[in-house]
Amino acid sequence: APRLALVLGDQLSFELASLRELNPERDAILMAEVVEEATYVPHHPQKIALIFSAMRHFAEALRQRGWRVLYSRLDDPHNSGSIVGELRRGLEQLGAGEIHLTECGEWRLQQALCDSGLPLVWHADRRFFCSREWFAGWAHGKRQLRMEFFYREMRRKHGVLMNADGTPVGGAWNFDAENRKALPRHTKAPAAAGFAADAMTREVLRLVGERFSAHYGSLAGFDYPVTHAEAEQLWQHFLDFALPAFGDYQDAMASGEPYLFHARISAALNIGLLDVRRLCADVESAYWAGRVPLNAAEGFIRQLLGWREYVRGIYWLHMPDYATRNAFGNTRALPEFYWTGQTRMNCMRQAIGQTLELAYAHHIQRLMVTGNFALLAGIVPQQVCDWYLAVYMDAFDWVELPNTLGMVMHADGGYLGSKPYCASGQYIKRMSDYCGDCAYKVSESTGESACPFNALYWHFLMRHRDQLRGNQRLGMVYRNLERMTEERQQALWQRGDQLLARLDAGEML
Ligand code: DLZ
Ligand code: SF4
Repeated sequence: APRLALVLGDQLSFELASLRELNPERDAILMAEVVEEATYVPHHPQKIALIFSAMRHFAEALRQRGWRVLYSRLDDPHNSGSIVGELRRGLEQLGAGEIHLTECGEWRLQQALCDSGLPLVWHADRRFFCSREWFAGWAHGKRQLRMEFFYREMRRKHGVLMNADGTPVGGAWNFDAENRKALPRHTKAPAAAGFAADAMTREVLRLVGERFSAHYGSLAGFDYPVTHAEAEQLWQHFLDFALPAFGDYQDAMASGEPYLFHARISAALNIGLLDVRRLCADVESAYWAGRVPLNAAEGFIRQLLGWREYVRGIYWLHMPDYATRNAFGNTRALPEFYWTGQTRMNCMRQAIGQTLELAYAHHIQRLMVTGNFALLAGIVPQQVCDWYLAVYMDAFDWVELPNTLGMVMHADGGYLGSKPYCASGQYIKRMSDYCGDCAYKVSESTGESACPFNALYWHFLMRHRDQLRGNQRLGMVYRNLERMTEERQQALWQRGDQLLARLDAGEML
């Protein structure tokens, strides 16, 4: 009997293990646009459009290579609405014996497939440096994990930025301290690479516009690569124009500059349009050729070879329990303004507004603005995770969940990262130009016009003193707190209480 290979919307790679296994002469591929995948969280319309358009382009490319592709469009009258349902239909239609598939990125779908009773043959996803098994072995017996040690192992194992004698290039593993410059005034980011929608993409945009108009986020600004060739253009654009300054300004934020020196390749990479090994090799070559400084090359490689692989390992090691963690016992609902951007806090308005417009924000906006606020305000981690999963073009559970639940919310109790990334308005002021145009005063902590981040920061530290006081990396912060007068501490606590009460009342901040 012929065999059927499933290719999911985030598996658009010719190198996929399940494809290599099959024979285009006899076997067939199934791809399906389904309402269940598009709505398990209210994905940003641009994210749905990206995936559908990239799927259609990939199906076309597979056909050109001689494959038979069964492709279910969202508006096909027989579409059953789920991946499992479409596999059943495909199996029948083809009279196929086995379904070959590559490990899913999300536990949820993998579980649904395992529960389906379908005749499945699984293949490992080889699009990563580190296998699930290798990671489990590395993590075994460790009570806490540290990205830095994992990253060093990966550098050694894969020989990335290493000297012949086994020492790291430049004499240090990590140049993070050189990745934190604020943007000098009037610095212009390079012009973004643009991608015109072809007929196939325009049709998808129409479909998504009709079917998912209830999801938050605009479709109008869609400007994203949907093929391997376009993703390659975006990548080359980054190498040529943005990578040299990426290291210095990796943590900077600026009004009206959504991309700055970031590559914005994460969505293309996560759906299979780019290959992570190639990206790291290109960046290393650019360094050896003297085209980019070491803090840029190392900083970029750390994100891919370090963080990205590290969080994937944690996800597969600890799902499904990991998703339920809530170490601070948060109970507050996600404020409505996360979905609308309607807040007087300029930093939040900028980060959320840009997210609704582009389905994109860079890592410091996600970590230190919207994430930091959710941490300080004690929002239920699962609601924060669902928000990130919905609104970002590149968000898939395996990468989004550990980043949000572990790194942003510290809800795993410090398993993934050694300290919560809590910060007051001073951090945002230092790293951005947001505070100058804000209705609040960043220099004030109490009183009606004081920056909410300030009192909430101290409120957070006071609220969780028992849990956090012993954390070495917060020692100085707590000494500062304890040096404050009793009245000052009281005033901060009250202002924090008042802000949280407003959130609970559904008021805008
Ligand atoms: C995110 C997404 C969306 C919006 N739509 C589809 C789809 O219609 N068909 C599909 O195969 N995949 C889609 N995806 C990506 C899947 O949700 C993703 O492959 C799994 O969550 C990873 O396990
Ligand atoms: Fe954000 Fe506070 Fe600065 Fe306003 S003053 S932009 S709320 S950090």
